[in-house]
Amino acid sequence: MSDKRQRARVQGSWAKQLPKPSGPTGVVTKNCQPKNTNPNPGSWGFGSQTSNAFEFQQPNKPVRDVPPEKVLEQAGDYEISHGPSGVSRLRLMPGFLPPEEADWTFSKLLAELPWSQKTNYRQGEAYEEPRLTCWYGELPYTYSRSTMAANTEWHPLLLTLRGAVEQVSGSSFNSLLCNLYRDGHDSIGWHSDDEASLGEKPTIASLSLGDTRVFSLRKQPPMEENGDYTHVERIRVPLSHGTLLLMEGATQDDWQHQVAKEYHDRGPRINLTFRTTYPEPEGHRPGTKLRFTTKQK
Ligand SMILES: O=C(O)CCC(=O)C(=O)O
Repeated sequence: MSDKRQRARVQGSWAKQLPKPSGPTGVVTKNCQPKNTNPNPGSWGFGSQTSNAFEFQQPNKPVRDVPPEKVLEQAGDYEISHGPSGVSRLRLMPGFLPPEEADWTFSKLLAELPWSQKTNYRQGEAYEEPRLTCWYGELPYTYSRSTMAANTEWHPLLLTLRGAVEQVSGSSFNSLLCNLYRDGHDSIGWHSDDEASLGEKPTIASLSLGDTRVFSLRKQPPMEENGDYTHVERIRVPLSHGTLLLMEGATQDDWQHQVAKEYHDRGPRINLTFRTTYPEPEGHRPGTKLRFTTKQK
């Protein structure tokens, strides 16, 4: 291969001509390359003070792969991980509510539920949740250091939906957190539904209505990663109008989830998450997580 083509392949066609070696054959050998004096390993560095040639130095640490994100779109039961805390399972049911029923339900809930904006606290700072919510249950629900009062005035349509969800899931639910994402700017941050009031290994049934939004999950990193999520497994589940998603087993122990802000236009979306809540354990501050975690909704 000609000297020029070889340089183009190795360094890109913009690579500058290297200084010609002074050896008898005219071949550029490793020993003839200027020494890389860049202290930053694994980077492109200039060879010397006087030359603008550069070479790549192998990083000291092995390069780690980031696992490709998985996408779940088809109806089915998915065991997403098997960890020491058990199996984490998702059950996805697109079309749980047929389109016309979903349209009617969405309009009614949008117009008739008592939506309001909650104020949460992080490191002593107040912030407005980027969505509207309302809560149903005999017990209050505390998360992100703010409490939603008990509310037993279930809208009749919510009771009907609860019955239908209980039937397919085989679980029973005594509480419901409703979220209204007004547009693509509304969101919920990375968190797990792992407050002590939800009990161990909770089943959470999530019914989506309105515009499709992406529900993302990321695996909790092992302890030695010190909270670094760079290399963890990730899953995307686009949740469309009428879809029911069940999160079961160790999902709240071993994974976090979010609905991120979007930069395309999105219409309103309602998400109903049916849960079972228990009185806060004796001596617990309300809203305490079962395990240490720094993430809040
Ligand atoms: O809107 C969703 O799909 C997720 C809601 C959620 O994560 C929650 O209520 O904890």
